[in-house]
Amino acid sequence: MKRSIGPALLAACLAGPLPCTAGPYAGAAGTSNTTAIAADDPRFVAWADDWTDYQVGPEVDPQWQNPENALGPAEGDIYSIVSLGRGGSITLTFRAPITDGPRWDFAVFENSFNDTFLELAYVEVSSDGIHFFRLANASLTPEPVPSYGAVDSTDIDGLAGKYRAGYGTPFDLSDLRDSSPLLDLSHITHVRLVDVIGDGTCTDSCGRPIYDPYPTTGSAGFDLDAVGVINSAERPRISRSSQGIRLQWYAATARTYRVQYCDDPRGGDWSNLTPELVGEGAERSVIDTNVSASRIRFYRTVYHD
Ligand SMILES: [Ca+2]
Ligand SMILES: [Ca+2]
Ligand SMILES: [Ca+2]
Repeated sequence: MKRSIGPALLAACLAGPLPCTAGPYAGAAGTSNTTAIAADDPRFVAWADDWTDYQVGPEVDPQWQNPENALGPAEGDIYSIVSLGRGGSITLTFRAPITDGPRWDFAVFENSFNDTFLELAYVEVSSDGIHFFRLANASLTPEPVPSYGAVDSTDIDGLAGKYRAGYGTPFDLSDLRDSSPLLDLSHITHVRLVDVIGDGTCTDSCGRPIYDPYPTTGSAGFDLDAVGVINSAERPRISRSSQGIRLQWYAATARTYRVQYCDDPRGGDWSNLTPELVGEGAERSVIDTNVSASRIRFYRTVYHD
């Protein structure tokens, strides 16, 4: 499996664990340099639609083995989750692909009850459901963490589970740029979470052991609440063509879309540019030919299943 290591992470690898009490990475939800994104943040435009290939590891009671609990919006409570178990994994799928847009593209929600009981998972993505690529990650936790011990989020980067329940750990697909011709960052259809066994047998992208609370039982390992999409291929992209303004978007299978426009969104008066269009799991485009260079126009798509 080919991995991508960004410049910042590479520098951290060369430096090794730091001797100070706080690590170099983003802090817990609510702190000034956090990257945590709340479940109700308006940047989330979609959530995982389905799951496949749930491989539950040891030490998970049957009540925590329901993958349906990882679909739809993050609830932020400790019960609506699926436990992966020690070293387990699950793959979530999306009707409209995730795409590499500005900054964060998606976020993963775990169910930690505080800022330090952090159960971690690797994050892998795929654009064909066959070839998966792991996001680069770093762990500077210096020693094993007992069952209910603490992990400092400033020691963790590129792993899901960095934040408490209700706050997603965000990921940027551009970290995987140029990884492989088998990975299309504009068309990510699968996100896989792989539990990190916290006793140090699993390693980060630099080969350091990763520690998280170990051993745990009953709902061992990573507890997945949800995966939220920030940059979706369903969001229209606007460009000029010789005939007018072109809007392109990914139209999910059997979902019905209508493109609308208005010249002043403050009035809330949107007009239909198209009739209802039924998606076929492919790119769709329409052109607004009734535009002039001197006028500002706004567009949106509305859809229903
Ligand atoms: Ca991005
Ligand atoms: Ca757990
Ligand atoms: Ca959930």
